[in-house]
Amino acid sequence: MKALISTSTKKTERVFLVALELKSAASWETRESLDELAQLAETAGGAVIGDGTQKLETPVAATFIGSGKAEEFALFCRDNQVDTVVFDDELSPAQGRNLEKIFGCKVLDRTALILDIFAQRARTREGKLQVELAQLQHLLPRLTRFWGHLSRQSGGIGMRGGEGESQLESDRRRVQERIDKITSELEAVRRHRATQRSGRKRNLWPLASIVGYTNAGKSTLLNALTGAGVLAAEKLFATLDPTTRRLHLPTNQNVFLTDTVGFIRKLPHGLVESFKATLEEVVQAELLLHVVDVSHPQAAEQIAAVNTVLEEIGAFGKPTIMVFNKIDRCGGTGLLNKYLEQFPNGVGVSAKSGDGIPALIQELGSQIRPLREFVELQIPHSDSAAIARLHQVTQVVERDYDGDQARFKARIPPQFRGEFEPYITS
Ligand SMILES: Nc1nc2c(ncn2[C@@H]2O[C@H](COP(=O)(O)OP(=O)(O)OP(=O)(O)O)[C@@H](O)[C@H]2O)c(=O)[nH]1
Ligand SMILES: [Mg+2]
Repeated sequence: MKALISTSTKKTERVFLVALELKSAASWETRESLDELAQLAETAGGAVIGDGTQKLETPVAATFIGSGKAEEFALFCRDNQVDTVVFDDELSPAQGRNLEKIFGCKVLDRTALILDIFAQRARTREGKLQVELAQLQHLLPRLTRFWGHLSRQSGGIGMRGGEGESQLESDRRRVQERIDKITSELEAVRRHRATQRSGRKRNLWPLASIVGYTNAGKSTLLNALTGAGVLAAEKLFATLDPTTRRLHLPTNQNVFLTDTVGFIRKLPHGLVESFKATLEEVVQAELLLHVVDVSHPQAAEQIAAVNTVLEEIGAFGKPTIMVFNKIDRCGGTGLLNKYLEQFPNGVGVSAKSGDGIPALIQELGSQIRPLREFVELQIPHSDSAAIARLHQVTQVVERDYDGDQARFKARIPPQFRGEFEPYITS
């Protein structure tokens, strides 16, 4: 799908941002949210040339902000050759249409902008399909915009309900057909992945997922722990597709670590929906590493935003290690201590300098120990099926085939303990 903010033309798109300052929100919250929106717009390739806010009790139904205010901003935008106006909240299809008339240029909302960045970042087939699905679902209710243009072209009166409407219907049908096609393609990709997954014998080692707000340092942490060579960058949503690496701990324990897409406030719901498969790694994880950029002034709000998404995908409440990252940027330990008071099992690290990584590895070891019970078993040689099964679903660390009984020491996932109960000796 075509990028919404075009960077292929020589000229960088000039962007103006708009936010509502609701009476219920503090003004610094609006400012922070606008700063983040500016970062998103720049990540998408635009140049932010200004922003405007309006204090209101609630959004205006027709135009989101007051129409007088919209006219005022529109004048500024015309004087400053603005190409695109981005609103910090999701606009209804009607609001988008009305605002485009007032501004006379492209009007986007936060959702469309995030989707656009995801579209630029998607590399794998699955990632691309997931983003396109979310984009089309965002587009479908907004297709009436074309009807507006068409009816104007065809002269309105006498044409209404005629050609224009059938054009709209066929546009809708085409989009719906594409949605259906992508959905079934995604299913095929996922079936293939499920097969791959079971082939990887994933039960052997616990699966831990690195989660956190975008730009918190998740990929940098995976690299620091495993030397994975994952792209880490001062960009929002640098990572889209999950990367899994095995980490071997000094205590001879192993764990699979997965780095995945970052979360953000007001993450479009449709995007979370269509990324559920990618986020499956998080849902299946037995342990979460929640990375926080503790040097960020909004770290507490970012923690809350991440927890909201975790709840939405059904992964909240798993055993979690809070990893307070970027302590090298904090200028002292005061800030870190404040968070450690609230999360006593948290660990302060600098993924960049390596500070605190040994303590994190130690915490990781003690958190995964209960996930894999260490047991000793005795199985008669004649029961070769049970022996084969043991090797399939547990990590066998010692074996001794002497006598008519084979003896094993193994780390066993909790769900298989019952199956081997008759053979467990200690
Ligand atoms: N000073 C400092 N910078 C860090 C640290 N960890 C990560 N960074 C920087 O923070 C930026 C983001 O790091 P990433 O590892 O890409 O963050 P991420 O959480 O994977 O981000 P997304 O994939 O975009 O969601 C990069 O510029 C890193 O170099 C740290 O401990 N200290
Ligand atoms: Mg990343």
